[in-house]
Parts: sequence; C-alpha cells; structure tokens
Amino acid sequence: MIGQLEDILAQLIELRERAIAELEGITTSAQLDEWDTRYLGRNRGELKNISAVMPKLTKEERPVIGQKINTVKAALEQALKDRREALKQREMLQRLEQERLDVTLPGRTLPAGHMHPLSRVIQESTDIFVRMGFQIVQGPEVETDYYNFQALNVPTDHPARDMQDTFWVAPGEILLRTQTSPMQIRSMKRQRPPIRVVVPGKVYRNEALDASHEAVFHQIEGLLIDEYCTMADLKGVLERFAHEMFGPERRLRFRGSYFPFTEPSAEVDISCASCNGTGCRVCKYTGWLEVLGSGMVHPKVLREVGYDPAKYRGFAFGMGVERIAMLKYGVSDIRLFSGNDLRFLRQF
Ligand code: 2U9
Repeated sequence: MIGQLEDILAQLIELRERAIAELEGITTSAQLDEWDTRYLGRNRGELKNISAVMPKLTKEERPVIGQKINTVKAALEQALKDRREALKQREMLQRLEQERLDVTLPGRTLPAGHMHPLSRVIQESTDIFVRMGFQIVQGPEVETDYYNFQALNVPTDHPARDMQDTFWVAPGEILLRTQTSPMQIRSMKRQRPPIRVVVPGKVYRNEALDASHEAVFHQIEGLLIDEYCTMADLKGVLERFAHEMFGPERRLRFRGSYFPFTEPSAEVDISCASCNGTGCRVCKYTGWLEVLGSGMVHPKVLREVGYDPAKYRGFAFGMGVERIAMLKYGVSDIRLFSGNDLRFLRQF
C-alpha cells in the first residue's frame, strides 16, 4: 500500500502547485469564486475528491494523509485569501485612478446679481425711519377716489383729478394711486394715535415724460400723529434722514409751500453736495436741491379719519425715490432706472 500513499501525496503536491499557479493569473473576483469551488468546493472540489480515498486507507496511513490534506487545504485557503486581498487593493487603485478628482482646479463662479438702485434707496431710507421708530406699511396700487383724493382734502375741481393727470380705471371712482397717501388714511382709520408709519411704493401719474418725469415712479411717504407734535419734530426727523442718507455735513432749508393735505406746508431743500452750497451746475447755481415735500397734517384730514384736531396733530412728508437716487448717485435721467440697461445697472 506504500505505492498508493506516495501516489496520493504526489497528487496533493501537484494539486497545490497547479492551484497556486492558476491563482496567480486570476484578475477578477468572479474567477476567484470559480477557483474556490473548483479546488476547495465542499461538493466536487478537487481536494474533496482526493479525500474520498481516506476510507480505503489503513489506520496508520489515514492520519498521514489527513494531515497532509489539511496542510494543503490551509495553504490553498491562505493563498485564496491573499489573492482576494491583492485583487481588492488593485480594484481600489483602479477606481481611484478612474475617478481621479483634481481638488486644486479653480471653482466655477456663478454670475451673481445685485439689488436695483431704487430697491437699495427704498431699503436704506426705510431702515433709517425704522430706526426712528416708524413702521413700514404697504398697500394696493389700485385705489378708490375716496382714499386717493377725497380723504386727503383734494377738492373735486383740483387739477390732479383731471383725466389728464390721473390714470383712471373707472373714471371718478377707481384709479391707479397718484401717491402712497391712501395707505396712511387706512392706517389712521385702523388704529388710534400715536401713529408712525412710512409707506414706500409705486405710484402713477399721467404726465408728459422727460428726463425728470416718469408715468410710473416710486414714493416714500411718512406720517406721524400724536398729542404733542410740532413742526420742530418734523424738522428733526427729516434732518436725521438727510444726514444718514446724504452725509452729516448736509444742511436743510424749509420753504413755505402748499399741499391740500398739509397746513402749513413746506418744500425741503438740501445743500448741494457738489459745491457744498456755493453754487454750481448741479444745483443751477442756487446751492440747494429740492428733495421732498412736507407739512403738518391738515385738520380736515384728521377729522375725516375720526381724530379730534384739538387733541391730535401730526406731520407728513413725501419724497420721490427716483429723485433721491438721482441725487445720491449723480444720475441725470430718471428713465435710466426703468430702462433695464445692464451697462447702467452694473454701476451700482
Ligand atoms: C396724509 C397726510 C398728508 C404727504 C406729503 C408731500 C408733502 C410731497 C411729493 C414729493 C415728491 C410727491 O413724489 S413727489 O412728487 N410729496 O410733497 N407729500 S406732504 O402728506 C400726507 C400724506 C398722508 C394722511
């Protein structure tokens, strides 16, 4: 039986060498699985086939062969494990190579827009008034004749009510608001004094268009109502606004004027920043630029919303946003703001 023993040992050595040599050439995990089944498979694996002779061996031979089989099995299992590990490593390196990412490449910057100059002026102005305790309110652009004119003491025969000056939706009844004041009337009717509101928004006027007039423009109007309130308070608020908006060295000048909804009324000029008030082309050699209108709220307007003019008084002011922006940024034509020309807009 010695011949059979040597034969089996030779088979085992041959099997180990063949299997290991074959393993060297394997490049995919599918091939590895196939190799595993072929040599180490529990069912028809080659090693299993050799083990099948065990029962035919003598008691003395069995442990010799059994040990040898185990050694070969362990060697093949180790080789398989090493190969699997090596393949995994190789596959990872391949993936790293394929999915290579250059983190030093410069990023792609997306073009970013910015605020329209008018939005900026509205934002800056309302911020200034909010810091002084005013509330920002907004309202409809389509209004009734009552809120836009009647409640504001604008008489029926006033030229503003003319077909030529107002865009009527239903003549005599519904219109595109010519000022943001209807919203102040609503605010007053909604609550009792003290009132401090600022209303920014679009307004519409049917006028001849030129470098300083547009049919659609923006206004900021303010209103303060309280028991104790004088023109000195109005001056203080507007001076603070002008200093924050145009710089602390600017001076204000109040000129008597007339508006149906305020009495007394004043137009407010700011000292010209270009010449510091000495006179230049910008201020037409007057040293002053008109920035806004203002006044003490007319008793008739107070009475209209149910306030007792003997108890309450207030001041109001109004300004054109485009005009403020033109003065602040040195823009010479109002139409540039609605022209959507990027060469203009990109300068802000
Ligand atoms: C109420 C009472 C009074 C608002 C006022 C002005 C003076 C004014 C103009 C500035 C330039 C309009 O845009 S513009 O053309 N505005 O001069 N506005 S007082 O007075 C009010 C508002 C609401 C209840």
